[in-house]
Amino acid sequence: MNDANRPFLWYRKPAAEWNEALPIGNGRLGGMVFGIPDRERIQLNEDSVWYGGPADRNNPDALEHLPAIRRLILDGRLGEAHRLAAMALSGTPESQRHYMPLGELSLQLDHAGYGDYRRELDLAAGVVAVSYTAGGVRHTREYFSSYPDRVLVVRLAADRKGSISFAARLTRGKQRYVDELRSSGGRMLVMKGHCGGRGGSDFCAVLAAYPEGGSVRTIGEHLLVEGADRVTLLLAAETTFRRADPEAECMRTVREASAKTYDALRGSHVADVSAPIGRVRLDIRGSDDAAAAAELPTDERLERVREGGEDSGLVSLYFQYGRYLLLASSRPGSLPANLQGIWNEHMRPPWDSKYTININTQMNYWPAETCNLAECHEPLFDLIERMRVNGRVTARRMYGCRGFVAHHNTDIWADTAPQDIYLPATHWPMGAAWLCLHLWEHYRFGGDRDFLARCYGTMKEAAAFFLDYLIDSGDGRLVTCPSVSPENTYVLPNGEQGQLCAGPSMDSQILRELFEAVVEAGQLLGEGGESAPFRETLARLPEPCVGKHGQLQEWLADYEEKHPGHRHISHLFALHPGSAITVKETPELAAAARVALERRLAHGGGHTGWSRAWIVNMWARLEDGEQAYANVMELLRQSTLPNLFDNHPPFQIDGNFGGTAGIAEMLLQSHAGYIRLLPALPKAWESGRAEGLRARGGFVVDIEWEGGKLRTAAIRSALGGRCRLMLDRNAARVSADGRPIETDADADADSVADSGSTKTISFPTETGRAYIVKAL
Ligand code: FUC
Repeated sequence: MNDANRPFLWYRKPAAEWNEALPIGNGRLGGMVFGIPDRERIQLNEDSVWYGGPADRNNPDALEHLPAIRRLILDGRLGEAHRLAAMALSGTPESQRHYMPLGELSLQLDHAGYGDYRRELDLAAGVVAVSYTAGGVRHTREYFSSYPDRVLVVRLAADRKGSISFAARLTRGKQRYVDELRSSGGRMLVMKGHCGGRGGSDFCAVLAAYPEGGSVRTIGEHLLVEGADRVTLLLAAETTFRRADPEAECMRTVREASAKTYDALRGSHVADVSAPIGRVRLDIRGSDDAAAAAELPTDERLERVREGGEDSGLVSLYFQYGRYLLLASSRPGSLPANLQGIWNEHMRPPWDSKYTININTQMNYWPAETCNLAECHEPLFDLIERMRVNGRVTARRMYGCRGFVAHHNTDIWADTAPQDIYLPATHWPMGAAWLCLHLWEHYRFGGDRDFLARCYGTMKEAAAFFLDYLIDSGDGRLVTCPSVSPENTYVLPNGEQGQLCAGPSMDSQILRELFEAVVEAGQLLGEGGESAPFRETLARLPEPCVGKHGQLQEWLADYEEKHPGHRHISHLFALHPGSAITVKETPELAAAARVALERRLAHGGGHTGWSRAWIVNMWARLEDGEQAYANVMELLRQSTLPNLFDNHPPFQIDGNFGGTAGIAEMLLQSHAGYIRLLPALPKAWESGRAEGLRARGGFVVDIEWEGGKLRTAAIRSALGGRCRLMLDRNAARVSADGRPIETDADADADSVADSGSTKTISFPTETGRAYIVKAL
């Protein structure tokens, strides 16, 4: 049974390749489980295994050439600007550090002739399970990566005593990038190495076998288990990024974990995963036969959808999978989820499997707050703090500015100098500014004043950079220069093409939201006195404007765009993830955003997974459920691998997270200062139930709908603040503890937001109390 409470992925065959393997992870230590009976492979990652150490990549010639580059851009001499910027403003060396695999755990068994096979990933438990018969014996395996015990666990069991025998190995790449591989204590293998590069980390992985019955010994670099009834394998891994002595730490971790029974290890792992996963339930029902679909393996369900079928249950599953992946790749104390979460098999991964911060890393964290995994956001905040230190140096040395800055990438060392010599992307100074909005969003949802007090300085320092960096565009407006509209190209009337520019729309939109957040946070914390320069700058930032096609304009001038179907839709930042453009309050700009989105789609946009996922979110914000739904289905059809990983192509995890966030955004929104239930519900999702989604202001919301209409919702207040709610006019009643509550027509809202079909009400709430909205 695959119901909404116990969502799982399952398959009738082992993974034939990496994109069919199933991911486990504890935020830091990850495995891709192939589930092969006779030649098991678990590809391993540890999030701090990266090539190379910290490096000072700030270009020493930047400051000297900055004025000339600015002049060339403003004069429209793009070719010259590009040539000079490529030399003077790029990082030295050109590239940051890259992520790498830890290695692979393999098991050889005499089980080639197996049958009656099943492989599954239970999302609520965080456990992969494989079962099959070989030689008349039923074998079962379980795999998980435990956050409480810091170990990856493999358990082998069989229904006949003494029937488990295998040889285990640890390897690392075809070239065997290992410096030391030895046995220890008769039951362990120790694999050690240096990640490479100056200042790079050392890593260590320890594998230990604990058979019940039978024997364990080592021969060479093989670990042999023979004739066991059951076996627990424990794998620990550490690097010098976190630990002075990774081997000692691994040994200690394994020793402590081995003192617990398998059931105890499993029990604490399942409790640790099921609680956060269980905070949200989603059960979408359409006209399709959900029970029949649930009987099918996940890859067959995906195939049916590819062929045009409907599968509302697969959407719910995909949603929960995104939450599972976030929990498995980003936990307090880990590094943030990178381009591949933590799951990467390549020594030189696509785009280095690092942090691309012109959309991808931010997208990874879109579901964190709305989908009730706020603690998974923390690793990103830790990274921002480290970027702040490096970004100050970059700001001062490259640009002569206060504050801190980052460009379109960062890495394990929180590097802030530009990445690549790739003009459409490299010289974009907005990475830190955008990331700092995640601090503000975390506060908007959770209302933790201490958190805000801690990160206010960071937000302010990111904003302060722009007090110095912005230049007058010639008409009094303040703009970034140089910058780009990631990663698009524009065409000047004289035919010249380029990317470097002054004041791309996205930059002004990010700055508006950041500066407003700094001002508001300052007021909340009683430090508003320092906000005058931010207020003054806010008044001089360019406003979003509408271009010749009726589209929201992408650049300061209404240039032709070279790629109207470009995957980046940066100029709609204010629609999503920003909140300055809304259907109700800025209808003209929302209409222009729609035109911009339609133009992108008409020219082939959405061809990468993450781009498609962003489009889902944008349609949801435009309150167009049908378009949002069509793009959710395209995400599943075009951009999803058999293990439900997002396919850029290749695998890139942002689309999973963006897709999950988009589905949530279709059901609940709160960015505009009020809660909106079912803002973009498509016809295909006829009925359903969502429990535990979060809204800004400290609210947790359950929604039930039927026949395409709200039936009931429960809004639980965690902070006791005022609840503002936009509802269909005369369509609902609010009660608490069975008694109707007094609601006011919301004074702030009705002038701007209320139309004939909706009304906004507001009422005070008490902490811990639930407010029931019932359709009349
Ligand atoms: C951005 C995107 C690419 C890719 C890369 C990791 O540069 O334009 O499509 O997602 O990040």
